[in-house]
Amino acid sequence: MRLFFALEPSPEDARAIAEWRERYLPAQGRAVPAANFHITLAFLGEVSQQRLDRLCSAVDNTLDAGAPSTLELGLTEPGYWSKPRICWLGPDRWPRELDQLAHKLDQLGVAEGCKRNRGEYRPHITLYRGCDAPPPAPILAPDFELSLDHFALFESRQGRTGVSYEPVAAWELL
Ligand code: 3AM
Repeated sequence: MRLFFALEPSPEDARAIAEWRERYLPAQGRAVPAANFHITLAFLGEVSQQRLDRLCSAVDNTLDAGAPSTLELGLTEPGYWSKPRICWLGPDRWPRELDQLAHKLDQLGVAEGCKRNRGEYRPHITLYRGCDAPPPAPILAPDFELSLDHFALFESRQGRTGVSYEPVAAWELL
């Protein structure tokens, strides 16, 4: 199974972001379906069922020892990365608890044999893939207040109609 941890916006927030994108951020690339919007916390890659079970227990134990509270994130910054060729939307600043959660989940993955996530953690929602150039500045600046009350472990599945993300476990932020 190809897995990653991510925060999931509510369907209403995802819809509002997709509507803003369609109106104000036209880009050359493949629009990510709103149902696939997520803020990756840590990418794990291929994980066996046995390791998945251990990983879920490790997350349970970590949260028992102290779970972060609901994360409030203001998405106000559109961005573009040329190497993965994506256009994204993210917060211009974010709570330290988010960095700590991403780091902790990465460490739990490493303890189960997954590769470490390299580089600085930068929360974002990918809006377009396959972009060869940054889109023009949006006509209306984005301003979305997200209240994120859970995160999940998703399985990335490649189907005939494209990729889909299926939650295999989820944890509440209190
Ligand atoms: O959050 P985004 O959409 O940027 O790019 C992939 C996506 O990130 C990333 O994991 C998320 C869910 O697929 N991803 C895919 N392969 C990866 C890899 N080998 C990866 N991240 C790091 N290393």
